[in-house]
Amino acid sequence: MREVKSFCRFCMPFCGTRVTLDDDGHLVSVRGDKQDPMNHGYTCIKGVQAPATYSAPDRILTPIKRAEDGSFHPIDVEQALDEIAERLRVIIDRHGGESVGAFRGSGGSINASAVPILPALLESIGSHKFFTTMTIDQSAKVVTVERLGRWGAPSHPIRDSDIRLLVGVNPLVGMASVGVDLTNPGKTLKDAKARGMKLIVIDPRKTETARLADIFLQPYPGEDPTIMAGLIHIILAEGWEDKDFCARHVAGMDTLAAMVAPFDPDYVASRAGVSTSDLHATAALFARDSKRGTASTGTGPSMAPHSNLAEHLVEILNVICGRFQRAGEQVPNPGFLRPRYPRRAQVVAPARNWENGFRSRVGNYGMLAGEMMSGILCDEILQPGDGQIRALFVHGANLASVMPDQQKTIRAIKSLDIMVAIEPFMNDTARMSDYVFPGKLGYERADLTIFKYESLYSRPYARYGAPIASPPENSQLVDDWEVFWGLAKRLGLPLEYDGVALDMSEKPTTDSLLAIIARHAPMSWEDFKNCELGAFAEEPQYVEPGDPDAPDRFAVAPADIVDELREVRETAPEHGRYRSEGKHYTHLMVSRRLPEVVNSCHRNVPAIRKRVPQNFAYLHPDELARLGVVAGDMVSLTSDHGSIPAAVAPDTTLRRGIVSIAHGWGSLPGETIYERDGSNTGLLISTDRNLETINAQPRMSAVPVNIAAAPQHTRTSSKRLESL
Ligand SMILES: Nc1nc2c(c(=O)[nH]1)N[C@H]1C(S)=C(S)[C@@H](COP(=O)(O)OP(=O)(O)OC[C@H]3O[C@@H](n4cnc5c(=O)[nH]c(N)nc54)[C@H](O)[C@@H]3O)O[C@H]1N2
Ligand SMILES: Nc1nc2c(c(=O)[nH]1)N[C@H]1C(S)=C(S)[C@@H](COP(=O)(O)OP(=O)(O)OC[C@H]3O[C@@H](n4cnc5c(=O)[nH]c(N)nc54)[C@H](O)[C@@H]3O)O[C@H]1N2
Ligand code: SF4
Ligand SMILES: [Mo]
Repeated sequence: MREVKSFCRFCMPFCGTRVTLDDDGHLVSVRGDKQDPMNHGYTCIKGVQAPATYSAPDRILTPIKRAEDGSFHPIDVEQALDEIAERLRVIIDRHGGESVGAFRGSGGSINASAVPILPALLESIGSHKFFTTMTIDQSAKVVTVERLGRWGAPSHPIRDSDIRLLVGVNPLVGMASVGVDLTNPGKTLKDAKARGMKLIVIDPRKTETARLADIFLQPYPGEDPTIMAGLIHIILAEGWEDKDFCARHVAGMDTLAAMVAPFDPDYVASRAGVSTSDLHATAALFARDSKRGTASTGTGPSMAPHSNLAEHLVEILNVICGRFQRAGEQVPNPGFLRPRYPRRAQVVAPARNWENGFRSRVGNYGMLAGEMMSGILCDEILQPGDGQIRALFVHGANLASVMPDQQKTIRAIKSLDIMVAIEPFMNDTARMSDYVFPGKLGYERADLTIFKYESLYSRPYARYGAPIASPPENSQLVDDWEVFWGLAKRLGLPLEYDGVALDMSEKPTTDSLLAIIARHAPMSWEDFKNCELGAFAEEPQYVEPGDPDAPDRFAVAPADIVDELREVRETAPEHGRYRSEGKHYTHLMVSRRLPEVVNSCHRNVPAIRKRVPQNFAYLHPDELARLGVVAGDMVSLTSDHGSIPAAVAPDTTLRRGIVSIAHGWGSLPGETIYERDGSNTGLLISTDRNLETINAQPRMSAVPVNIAAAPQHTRTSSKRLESL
């Protein structure tokens, strides 16, 4: 037995851990590392349960291939790559490069060496069909930068802020939030509060984070555009904006004032279900009483209707209050693995890049940050014609489970000529694939901490993780990148990896790829690798003065925003009687993250299943009484698109009128056993309608549903509910 320091790789903070390994190199136990400079010993049940995850019965041990009858058989890696390359060659010859697509999920984005290679392969094939979970997550943030513009220097960091306004984000559980530290956000928020920072939270649920709030607004979901317009209305009416900053850097202030004029506080309060005085208090605390600090969002507003508008308006709070670093201030995280670039105190003009370049044949959507919109992925597979996707890579994603509109997703997957998954576990997506390559899990591979989103760390930090654990007995695992490199090699295609052309004559190693990513780091690769607890960039960076003649301004009120906000004003919901597709619904469904699982993962761990046997439908206890049900009773949730069973659980933190339930549960339609699998909320969500403009974001929050007690008082047998 030995103990080794490393870091967990199950979700974005990459908590520093101490891992005990047996003499064969297999995981025995994992605990937090108190000496870790970033998370100071924090871990969660998922991290601690890593040994059970790594040896879970559904772990795939060798590459597998599906036979005609649906059964899977082991296949040698090289043989599988030969066969796939041959089939790709035929598809590309016949239908062109655009017929090859890829969908990447969380698993594929937290595996450093693999991140640059899949987009590189598609680029080389000549395909635009790169989809990721970003566009069913918070791509409203990308849309907003493109449409509003951005500041050339960072926003106010939390370390010297006197305010944080968090809208529909729960960093204490999700650990992946802009505006709060990525590692140990609970400690960061508590420390900031101890030093006097105020916290405002806007969420239909009094979340773990909201418990720390000085002001908590508990609105109906889907009303963020209304609330934000109301806050901007109050701020401008009171003259609390940063007038110098606005005069110098913002275009369209008059149009902005006019567009929020109809959102007077009484209207907003009654529509959103909050009090007028709380709205005033929020505006005053944020804009009048605080000088530094930002407003930011998470998945809540980004998944509800008018999500791009909501994000734009939240960001306007930061813009009109000038919540950005100015010349001379020290940049909190100038970057470690990514190259430094000058940060200037001036606006970078909105580019509206989605309006230029490639457009999708389905829905005519442009690209965002080099990606296509996942809301149309299934239609890009299903709709015949030039550019139809016929071959799909699924990289670290449980596509069959997490994509809205599960029925359509299954139809799309089944219609493909070939689907190849790079996936460690036999999940629903793997079961539908033609080939599955099992990747090494975190402790088994060489890796880096997050580099694409490294700015979410509060300091310029990065860490190398050596492979410390042996793969399972008798396994033939790959490093994810090997699949894509192997195919490019066979197809005779070059690969540009993170901006560097790979030598295709000689197979790289994982370390050599990681060294490419780390080539901008402020120390040599060898020195960096030797930093046991990671390294920090010592050299400070300061914000440079902006060009006084720069013409660029924030575009706070472009015509499409003005029009959409007018539409919101003209279509107020009737609470308790929501209309959708000609029918009425009583409740709004919202999503939530569960501390014990990440999306569809970790349900294969007994200790975790004991805590979360299913994805309960959480409702306020008053709602349970009204429905005549008690904890554990089965209900059906019915939307305009489908119906799913769920066991109810009481939750006093919820506002009445909403049902809060996690996604990524259930199995394939027709094969789901509720007691075993829970239910897939994607069955309630359509991708045929209610897609946002620009990013095709489906309506995944504030979804109108009816709730009905199941006949004959069916109950789940779960013991867990008895303690709730
Ligand atoms: N333990 C754990 N951690 C995770 C994950 C997980 O599944 N489990 N998933 C990871 C992923 S993929 C992501 S993207 C991040 C997400 O991290 P977060 O964005 O923080 O996700 P949630 O915890 O679901 O918080 C969203 C909040 O929005 C609220 N909400 C819903 N609708 C609305 C609305 O219309 N308006 C407002 N104002 N609020 C609304 C919900 O009640 C909820 O509290 O977490 C990551 N981390
Ligand atoms: N209704 C509804 N739907 C949602 C959401 C919601 O709130 N509501 N949230 C959306 C969001 S924000 C997201 S991000 C998506 C999440 O969608 P996904 O990212 O598809 O969800 P996960 O369950 O996290 O799947 C990650 C997969 O990667 C695998 N994996 C883990 N590590 C590795 C690795 O190193 N390599 C490889 N190749 N695979 C690995 C895991 O086994 C797992 O199968 O779901 C979206 N869907
Ligand atoms: S929070 Fe994420 S990275 Fe940290 S221990 Fe838990 S699963 Fe691992
Ligand atoms: Mo996500």
